Amino acid sequence: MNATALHRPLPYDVEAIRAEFPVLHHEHHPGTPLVYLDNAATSQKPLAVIEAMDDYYRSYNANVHRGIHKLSEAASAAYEGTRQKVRKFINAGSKREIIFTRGTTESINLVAQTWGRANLGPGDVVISTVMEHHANIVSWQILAAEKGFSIRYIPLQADGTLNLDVLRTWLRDEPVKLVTLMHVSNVLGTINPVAEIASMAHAAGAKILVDGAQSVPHMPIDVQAINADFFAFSGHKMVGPTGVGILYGKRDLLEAMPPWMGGGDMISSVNLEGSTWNDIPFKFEAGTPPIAEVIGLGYAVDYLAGMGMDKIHLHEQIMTEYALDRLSEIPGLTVYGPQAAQKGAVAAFTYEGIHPHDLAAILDNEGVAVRAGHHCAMPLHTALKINATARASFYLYNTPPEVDALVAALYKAKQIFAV
Ligand code: 7TS
Repeated sequence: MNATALHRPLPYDVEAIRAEFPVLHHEHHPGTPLVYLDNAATSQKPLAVIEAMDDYYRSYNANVHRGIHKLSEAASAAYEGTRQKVRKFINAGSKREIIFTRGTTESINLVAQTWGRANLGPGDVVISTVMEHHANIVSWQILAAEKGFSIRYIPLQADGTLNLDVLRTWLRDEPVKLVTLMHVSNVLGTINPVAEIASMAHAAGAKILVDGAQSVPHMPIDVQAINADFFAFSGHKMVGPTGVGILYGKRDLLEAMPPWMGGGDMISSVNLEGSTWNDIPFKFEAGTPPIAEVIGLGYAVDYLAGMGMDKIHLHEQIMTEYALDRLSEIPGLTVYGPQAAQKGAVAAFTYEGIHPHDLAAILDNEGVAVRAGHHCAMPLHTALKINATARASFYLYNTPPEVDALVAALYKAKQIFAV
């Protein structure tokens, strides 16, 4: 028995929720249950999402926006229905501001290759941060090499938060056109004050892109309250399928932006001399989209909204408090990032004398799935002066006994390495 207790009661019946996620009931190894703690990489899917995609393929599979026939009308209605659900979920002003992409990565690249390509040039400055996922670094580096603007990265403070004084100075002294940063870190769990940063950026005449890959699945989001110009996230991290993501953009910006990919659906008319573009959002959705995935995403949004994002966030805060308490009992283990109150449901750590990859392999033997490595955040690990971390990340279906299983597996790893 451990002496650590939950600080507060959990807000809902987790076992009832777990019953809806088939993967969670598979044995990881014969006789060993799965403890899935790799939710920052991707989340598991509830039956409602799996069955909605199955139903589309079985009952009304057709292309969207094209056919006059009944099947295509049903597929188009379901596809466009998701756009409306997503609009409401993040409180966008209009469903025209919701563009379907393949994921956060593609959403960021879309902004770089359209808004960025049209608006950034020599002398301009883009501000990012050292804690970014590679998607929000490399996309800008590729464009900077071509366009000749510079990129500055907001440094970390000792507590794992961003140094906003540095941002303030740059916004005052430099020709900053864009601030692009993550809402919640996939390694440190740091929740960045994006609404405050948006108002700082706007006061300096800059735009702001928020990478919401690790926030939208875990907390209530209001893109208008944040006043984000662009907001990117992925379906697969929010109990939806892979292959679909979202780019929210303010209507006037999207309307002024040139298209990125050319093809079907994104045009108004085509002749051999040139073409004109469809209205937003279709201007940015060239070709047959991931129809089943978009439909599945709609059911994922229904699922999360039905549970209530504030309840999900509370559950995760309690889980994070508990996990950090329990991990702090382990001698030689270092957790990176802020304290539980300012942190998303992520605990990235190193354990004295054991490489994170070895640790992850031993945990896997015990049924505990975590990720090890740089988590697509190499500059962050460089800033922390480490090569890699092991990372446990929690979601709406994780339980305190699963944290206990993680801790027990960590003690076992220590025993193995002590021999
Ligand atoms: N931004 C953040 C903050 C992320 O955590 C991720 C994925 C991405 C962007 C890219 O999302 P994608 O859906 O386009 O791939 N993060 C992780 C992770 O932490 N482990 O695996 C994927």
